[in-house]
Amino acid sequence: MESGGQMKTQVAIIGGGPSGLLLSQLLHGQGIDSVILERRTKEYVLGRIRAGVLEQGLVRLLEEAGCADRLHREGIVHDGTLISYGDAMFRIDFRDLTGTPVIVYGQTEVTRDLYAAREAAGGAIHFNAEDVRIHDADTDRPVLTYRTDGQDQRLEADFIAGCDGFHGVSRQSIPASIRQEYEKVYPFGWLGILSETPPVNHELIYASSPRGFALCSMRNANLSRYYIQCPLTDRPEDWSDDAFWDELRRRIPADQAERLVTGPSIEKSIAPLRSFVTEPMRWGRLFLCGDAAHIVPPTGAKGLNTAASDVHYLHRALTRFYRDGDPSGIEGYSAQALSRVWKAERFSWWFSSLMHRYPDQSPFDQKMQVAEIEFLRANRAAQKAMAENYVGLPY
Ligand code: RFL
Ligand code: PHB
Repeated sequence: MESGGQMKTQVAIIGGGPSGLLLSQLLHGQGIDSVILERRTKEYVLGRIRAGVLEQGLVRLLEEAGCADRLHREGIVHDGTLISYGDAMFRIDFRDLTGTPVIVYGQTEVTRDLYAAREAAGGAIHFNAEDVRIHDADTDRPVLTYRTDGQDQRLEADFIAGCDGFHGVSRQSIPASIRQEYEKVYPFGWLGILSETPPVNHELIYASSPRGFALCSMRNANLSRYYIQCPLTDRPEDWSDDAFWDELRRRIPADQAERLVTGPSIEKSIAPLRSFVTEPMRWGRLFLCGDAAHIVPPTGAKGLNTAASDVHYLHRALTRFYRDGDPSGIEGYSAQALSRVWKAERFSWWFSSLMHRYPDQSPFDQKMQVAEIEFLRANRAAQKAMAENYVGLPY
């Protein structure tokens, strides 16, 4: 093996997804230097279809990062969302209940904008970084080693931010004796498709039906994103486009099904549903951010938004450290981030439990779901609690 470079930076960031890019860009705004190591290529990262709904907190962070111009031009403001069960449908009015809307703008676009900003600022992003390893994170001289193009590399840093998603190395680098993991795996997945068709409704529809959950979402006026709950044993290739559309029509109210415009899918994939949290989110000078530390089921659109609140706390903590020599933000990062993370976990778990069919569900359990949905339909306090969580708890 050839020996490659030796580098130094203030904050070494593992993972060039939305968490790592946003952190790097916000640190840059404070004059703090960082290097991002990404295992894949930029094209690969941008090819992943994921989140679609942004809380105001994330929008504000993107503004602060100087990356919100296109978001403000192209993002769609949603003042509410629709919830259906069978043929009945009602609306949760975010604007009325909380004064705050959400913005529909794809994670792919957020990531594209962040890459553009990092590149414009001359930010260091090393793609195809293989075998990233964390050393001495519990000392004040942490080091990363990795390989690019067959060459060994070494990166010294003051701090390491583990922004490498659920399957990354960062979380695993915290000794098992210190790590506490909490997990719930749901007995179903979401089959999602993207199609170049106008969305069935101008707002999202979260649909509970005896055949299972469905979600009608969108990216823009001619790009729809639809999901249906499916067994974990299904594979995307088992589902023809026609079979998908037929199943979706059966799960949403009849008047919506009649209006549904179908077309060929341009992407089709299955995501498992999981709730997961690791504690603590800091070990010495290693910080976990986003999916590296926690996963929520996508019902309620909290994943990317919770990653954003971690980035907010971490960038503020690091800024205070470098600007004022104050380590209190760093020391309090894990507790502060986890306090908000658990609330997002609770909301995603609650909304998932309310809307999906479970294989072992009894007729009584189903009656409880309907009763709770009908309570939500009629009760303003319940709607307000739902809306406050959906638009995002403060941070
Ligand atoms: P990511 O996006 O997984 O990025 C991690 C990056 O780290 C790289 N990496 C490594 N790099 C170097 N060395 C290693 N050893 C590495 N291991 C991994 C990876 O290649 C990758 O580029 O994590 P991040 O940045 O924390 O971002 C989190 C979000 O991606 C995630 O929370 C959301 O996508 C979740 N999510 C949703 N969130 C929302 O807020 N609203 C939504 O509407 C929403 N919908 C969704 C979703 C996730 C979905 N899937 C498929 C999981 C819908 C779906 C279907
Ligand atoms: C999406 O558009 O991909 C989406 C929207 C809302 C969710 C989950 C996913 O709750």
